[in-house]
Amino acid sequence: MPTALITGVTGQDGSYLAELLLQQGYRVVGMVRRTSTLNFHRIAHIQEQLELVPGDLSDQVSLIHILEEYQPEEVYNLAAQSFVQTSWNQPVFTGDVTALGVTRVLDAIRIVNPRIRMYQASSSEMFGKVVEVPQKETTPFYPRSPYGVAKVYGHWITINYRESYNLHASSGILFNHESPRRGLEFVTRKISHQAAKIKLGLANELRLGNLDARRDWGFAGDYVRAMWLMLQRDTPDDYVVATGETHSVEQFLDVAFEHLDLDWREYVVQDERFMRPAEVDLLVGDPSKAGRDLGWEPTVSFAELVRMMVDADLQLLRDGAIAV
Ligand code: NAP
Ligand code: G4F
Repeated sequence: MPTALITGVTGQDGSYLAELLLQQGYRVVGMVRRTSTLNFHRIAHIQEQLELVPGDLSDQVSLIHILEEYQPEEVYNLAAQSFVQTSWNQPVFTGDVTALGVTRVLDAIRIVNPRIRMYQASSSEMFGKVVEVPQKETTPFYPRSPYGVAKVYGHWITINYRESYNLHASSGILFNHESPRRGLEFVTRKISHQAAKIKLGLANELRLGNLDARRDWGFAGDYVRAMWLMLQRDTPDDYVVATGETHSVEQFLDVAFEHLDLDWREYVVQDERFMRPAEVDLLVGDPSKAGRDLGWEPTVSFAELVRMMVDADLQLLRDGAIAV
């Protein structure tokens, strides 16, 4: 039975990837950081099948010890300070975890066992103020946030360790991917959750920032499959993972509120607090290399994704569960 280590197992992608690897017969080790209250809600349904181990991307020693103790064949580095807006408030912390954290993982692999295969969670946010449409693996980066800058560092240090030490390290340049497990601070889940509340009479407005921003939104369950496929290849490489379609925040609102027989214009209030110091206006990826080499393609359309998220939030609220 192969062993995989997932950093960021308590996050959206970590939970879907853990499910996938368990289905594939892996022993799955999840690295979790110490928090004052438990935050295992996304993995609660599979927690008994996982081995959870304390560690932190800012602590090199913890990473080396985990690799020595569990001897994984594959490491999926999903941990990061992943919220773009927060990266302006905490730029140094974001750089330490999201950028330098990648070096710590790579160096732990180099020291403990350079045959370990590693996946790095790179991001379409690296394209920022895009210089080419659609964006592909060769498109130059122009990050627009401390988070985007940190991800560019993580991307290049992964390539550098691959070339310097011959590591099997691959980066997935993933475009935005969402699900009912998305954090409430991200725009898609903020909309699906608040729209469901409005429908149930639990709220009467939704405060948002820039409605014109366009993103290439896919389903997280599809995207973790691409991560796994990358590590099954003989040769490590970098891949854009995207749907190839772009939609505005306004279009997301259209589908979400229409699904609830509501008109978002009656509820949405634009609020300066949610505007960014520098915006990424348009993202749309070209996933043809992932299609060709990995046989990967998305299975959930934009409208299906929006409705899935709204339905899940309606159900959550009807059940009286606390949204997380
Ligand atoms: P997420 O839900 O925010 O999860 C982030 C995970 O990282 C959480 O498990 C978090 O732990 C963990 N973490 C944060 N700081 C850490 C530290 N110092 N040490 C160890 N763990 C730490 O993010 P996601 O959406 O699943 O994304 C997964 C990865 O893909 C991230 O690297 C993200 O930047 C990248 N990415 C995401 C997207 C997207 O659209 N979702 C697109 C491209 C790239 P806690 O639960 O303790 O906070
Ligand atoms: O949902 P968002 O916060 O996601 P963003 O900034 O695109 O970042 C996500 O995707 C990246 C991949 O490209 C990941 F690397 C990253 O970790 C994260 O998962 O914002 C999407 C868009 C932005 O243009 C933002 O300005 O929505 C706009 N927006 C408008 N009103 C808002 C809001 N975003 C948030 N979070 N909250 C608002 O009220």
